[in-house]
Amino acid sequence: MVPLGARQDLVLVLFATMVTAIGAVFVWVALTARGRLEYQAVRPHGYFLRSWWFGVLLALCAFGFVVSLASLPYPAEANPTRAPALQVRVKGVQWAWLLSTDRVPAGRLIEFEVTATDVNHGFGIYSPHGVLLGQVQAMPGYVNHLFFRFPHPGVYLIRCMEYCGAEHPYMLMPLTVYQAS
Ligand SMILES: [Cu+2]
Repeated sequence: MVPLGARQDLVLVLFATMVTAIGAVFVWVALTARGRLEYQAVRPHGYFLRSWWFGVLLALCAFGFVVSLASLPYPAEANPTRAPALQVRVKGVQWAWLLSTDRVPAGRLIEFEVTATDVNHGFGIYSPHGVLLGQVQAMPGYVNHLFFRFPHPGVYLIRCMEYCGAEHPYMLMPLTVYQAS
């Protein structure tokens, strides 16, 4: 698992590289453009380039769609046909999480029944490495259902994902996932 900080550094380097490359193209065009051409003279070529680019982009999008469709971050268990192994009642309050249990088995389907008592909160499940694995809104007067299967035993972290007042950043709770026998 790549640490979160290293991944953000990588994104920064990629972003800076892309910005530099785009800037270089603009400078190159500005320095090499000489003379003037009338619109009618460049029109056919421009239209040709445009439809060619459209075709390329369409093909790229179709390729990306087909390749990534199977790995959407919504598992098929979002609407399970099987009954969950365990139901956990979750209540968000300013500023804590109240769970009917703080220990759940790994590898089993868990149903979180999530609500709130005061204001809207965001129920987010983070892996022991700090990666967001699943989340659902916690709303007063309404129960949201989050079906989730913890991949490995360990200490996961529940965080609030919606700003809910002064102590929002400290609204977190460890959740122990144990090896089911
Ligand atoms: Cu909150």
